[in-house]
Amino acid sequence: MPIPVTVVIPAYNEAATIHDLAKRVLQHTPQLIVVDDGSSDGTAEQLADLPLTLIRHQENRGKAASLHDGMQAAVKQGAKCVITLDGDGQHVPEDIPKLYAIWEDNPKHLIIGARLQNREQAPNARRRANNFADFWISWAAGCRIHDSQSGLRLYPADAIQSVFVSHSRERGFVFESEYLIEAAKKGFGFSTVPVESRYPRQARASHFRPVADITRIVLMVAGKLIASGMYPMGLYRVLFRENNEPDRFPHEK
Ligand SMILES: Nc1nc2c(ncn2[C@@H]2O[C@H](COP(=O)(O)OP(=O)(O)OP(=O)(O)O)[C@@H](O)[C@H]2O)c(=O)[nH]1
Ligand SMILES: [Mg+2]
Repeated sequence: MPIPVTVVIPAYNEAATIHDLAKRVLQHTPQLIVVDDGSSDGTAEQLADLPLTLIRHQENRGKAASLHDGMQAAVKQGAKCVITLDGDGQHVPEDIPKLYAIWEDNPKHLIIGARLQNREQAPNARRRANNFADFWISWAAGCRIHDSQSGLRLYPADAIQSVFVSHSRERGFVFESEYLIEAAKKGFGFSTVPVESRYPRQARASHFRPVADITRIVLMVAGKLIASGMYPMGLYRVLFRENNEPDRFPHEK
């Protein structure tokens, strides 16, 4: 049974992985949008034989713009929810049904595929940087968010239509963090689906720069906290886990 969800994959130079990934997504849903973000390695050509929607950026515009364009196109096509996953194979299409199942019970939630299983696979610097970002983002959002940096997410169409976040090129890796905070302000909650951490040895060199990218994220969050008078209630909720939202993270039950 196909799952009634549209999948969006942002892809920048992912020729090595994109075909296999797209093929596996299509086993779960016929609604697939790939955004080729000005790749120079033939990413788009790899997809020629597959029934999907291809959006092509003539020039590289960054992950934020790729996600934004893909998600808006999905909603225009009538999607009720959108699942995003990275094009480099870090996320597996087999997790799509798990995210959808949780959303069916929580339609006002964003669902995050959190890399909590086999966390020792992740490089130490990445793990520390991610924990640090989680704390700040949770504070600004006013509730505990696990793996705020995960690109494997389900966004309800309502959120895509009501949450506005800058998607300019330099916001590349800030967009997804900022989205969580802005979605919380609009009343959306968060559910977590634990998924495996994948850092394959043969993967291409990482684009993520732990110090520089996390610094950008923290500066973005700090700006929002200062603007909201440091949001002491948000900090209290995160530290003492008082949370109005249903908590789907099984390890905490
Ligand atoms: N780096 C980068 N990724 C982009 C861009 N546009 C789209 N993407 C896609 O965004 C997704 C995430 O990018 P990654 O570079 O893998 O970032 P990450 O997963 O946080 O970091 P890694 O640990 O290096 O994998 C991938 O599917 C990319 O193809 C871009 O301009 N730069
Ligand atoms: Mg990646």
